[in-house]
Amino acid sequence: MKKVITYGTFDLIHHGHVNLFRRAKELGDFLIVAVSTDEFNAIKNKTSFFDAATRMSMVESIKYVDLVIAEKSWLQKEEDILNLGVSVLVMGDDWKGKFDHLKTFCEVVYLNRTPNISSSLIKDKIGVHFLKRKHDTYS
Ligand code: C2G
Repeated sequence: MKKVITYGTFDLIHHGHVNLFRRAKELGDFLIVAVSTDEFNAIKNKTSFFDAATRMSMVESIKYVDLVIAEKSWLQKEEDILNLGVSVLVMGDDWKGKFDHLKTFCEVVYLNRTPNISSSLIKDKIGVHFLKRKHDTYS
């Protein structure tokens, strides 16, 4: 069994994440997704709309995903790769080069990010939408 792993916050799950999972799964036959805990998100200076338990359950429900684990630290990738018998680490290409040191342990693949979508963009657009609606209501 060829195991693939990827890591991320995966807040407000969108087609960019699903495209990544679909392509990652095509590189093997078992996809592990490590979802950042709320504590690790704070270390990444990221705040999520959904908490870790919700984000993990959303990722778990995606058909390409076979196992969800917690991402608690920048340093756990090597241990995960060895302990879980991972053959391929996949990340979006905004991370290009950042995990090349792990090529000692497994193949490292950077896949093109899906354009024009991100969790931050969704939050911004929803924010603008409600501000406009509020303005229209009271003007
Ligand atoms: N992604 C993508 N296309 C998008 C948005 C995101 O391919 N339009 C990919 C990112 O490149 C990343 C993954 O989806 O590989 C998860 O993105 P985030 O949830 O933003 O996670 P990130 O903050 O990149 O955390 O140790 C690694 C970190 O936990 C990654």
